Amino acid sequence: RSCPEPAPSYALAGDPPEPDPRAVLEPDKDGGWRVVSERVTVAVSRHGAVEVATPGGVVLRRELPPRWWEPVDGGGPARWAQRAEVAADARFFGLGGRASGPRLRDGVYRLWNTDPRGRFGPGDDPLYITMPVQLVVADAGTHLAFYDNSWVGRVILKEGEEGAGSGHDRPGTSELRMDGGPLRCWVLLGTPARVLHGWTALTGLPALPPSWALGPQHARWGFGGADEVRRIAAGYRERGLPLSALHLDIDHYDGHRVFTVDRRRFPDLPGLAKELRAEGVRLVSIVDPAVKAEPGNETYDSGAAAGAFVRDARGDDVRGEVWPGECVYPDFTDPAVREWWGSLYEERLAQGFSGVWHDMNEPVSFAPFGDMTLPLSARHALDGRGGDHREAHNVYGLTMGMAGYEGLRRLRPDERPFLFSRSGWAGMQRYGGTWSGDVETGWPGLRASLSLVLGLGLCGVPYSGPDVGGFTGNPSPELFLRWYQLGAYLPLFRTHAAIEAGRREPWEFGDEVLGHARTALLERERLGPYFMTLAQLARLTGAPYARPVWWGAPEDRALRDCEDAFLLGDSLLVAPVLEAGTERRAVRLPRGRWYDTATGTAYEGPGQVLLDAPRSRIPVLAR
Ligand code: NBV
Repeated sequence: RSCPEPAPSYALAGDPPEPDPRAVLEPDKDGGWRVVSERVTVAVSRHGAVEVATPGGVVLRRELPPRWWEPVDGGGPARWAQRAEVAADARFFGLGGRASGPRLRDGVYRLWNTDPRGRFGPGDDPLYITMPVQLVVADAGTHLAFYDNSWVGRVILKEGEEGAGSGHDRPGTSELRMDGGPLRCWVLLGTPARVLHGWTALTGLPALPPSWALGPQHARWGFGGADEVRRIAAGYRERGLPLSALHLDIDHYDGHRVFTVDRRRFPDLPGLAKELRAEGVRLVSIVDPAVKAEPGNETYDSGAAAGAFVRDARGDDVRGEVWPGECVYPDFTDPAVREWWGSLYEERLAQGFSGVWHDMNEPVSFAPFGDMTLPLSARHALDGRGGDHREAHNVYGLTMGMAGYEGLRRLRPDERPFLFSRSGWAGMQRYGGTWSGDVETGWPGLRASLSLVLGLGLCGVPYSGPDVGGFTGNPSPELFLRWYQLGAYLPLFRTHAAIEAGRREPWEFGDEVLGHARTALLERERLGPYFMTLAQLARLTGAPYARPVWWGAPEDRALRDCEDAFLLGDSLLVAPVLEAGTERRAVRLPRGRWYDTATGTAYEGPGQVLLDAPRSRIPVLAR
């Protein structure tokens, strides 16, 4: 308990775990110290290097002494850097949602939640969710390192190199550079399952989605109005396609103002919601944080009266530009503001919505160049401690999630809230899931969407999925189908697209695609209980639904580098088609016997097999 105060740690859920009373502190060589416990040995050198080793004495991570730069003028926060070494064979994963993974190759990864201006592909970094959380997998073991510091910063990763028996291995390195804030680092070790369990014990269990949120969902920016929504629902119904939710985007608001409805397009939203509900279709509402700064706008008036908006150093509201025009931003790092904001969801519930979709909460303020966010000097409450946007930025989405989730819990104590959020930070799983954001339509975007889901799962956020079909443009029928077949096996299964993009209803791509999409949809329905079990398991153990293939065998190096397939729970291996023109693909199997669920053929892992992937289906194997 003599370590630096964790408060306010936005990542930790409640008190940090009690120190192990059986751990022994002993003097180490050269004036250092060693803490020896059942599962880990930590050696701290006199100069501040920290080594984390297995009970067998194998070093998993060596943190070199941190380096600090005091600001020249003596004021402001100190910048610091810390370099860590890991095994030469180690692979890095995590750091939030990264489009280029799941294996994070050498490079600089920024810690600054960012809207990539309406589209992204595998080369774009950072994106909406960044986290100083890395999962490191090596022959010697798996560990997770978390630096509990929300400041702007970056991580520079370099994989190691093995000296091929020469004894001259070059370790892998991870250097963290922060612009301020404390150095407090957590390291968890064990099997991947154990590490994720520990991580959720520390940062909170993932919210359990309502069962309908595990069914197929459909969204679009620009449905137009109630009749169009009815037409889409009927389109699913008449074709015998299951549908569990439709999502309404910002175009259903009155002049893009959050917590309003355009009554011309949606004259009776509660009535529409009821009508759809009778057919088993729920409505989900987008919720943007920025509030139109306009007296007479109820949300603005009540927020202004409560002093809820982010201010500058002079005490004036900080104004930004978003969809409704000039806007102000609730300061969700203030508990009173969270309570106020949460109570506003009553209006959404009264409109008949069953869930919410948080967008633009990096937060975004349009700017022609540079960072599209609030000024770094903007002031935030930071739960009583006070600070500026450099520290609050990365937890803006997380604290908005807290506000929304707790609001919904208060308003509907008997229902599990359905909330997913574009931005977030370590611990966001307590309030719900996330989605890919504006993934660019194209085969690279399809690959990026799998990378995001797997990487986020390893950071403790198990519920997510892409905009099936991609957010922008028009996918070819083949690309749409392959995206659909992948999406059907991911936790959040939702088609969505931008207002100027093409349609994403499965019948818009011809009869062949419709037939195969129906197969995928029905399979998703059939797996409903399996998905619900995975959701429950995620809540109990922190294990993501969709896991890298090395999950149960991190020592298998070939699996560690396999990025084009995943395990869905313990029993299914899903091998999506990620390239055009492919009707057969190689699938790397973990050890055990695997049955092709289409043909019944059994294969013995570990090893690699070539499997048929006709347009009608992607390979799915059962253990
Ligand atoms: O609200 C409109 C879109 C939404 O459809 C999308 O899913 C979000 O990621 N939103 C971004 C704002 C506009 C982006 C260009």
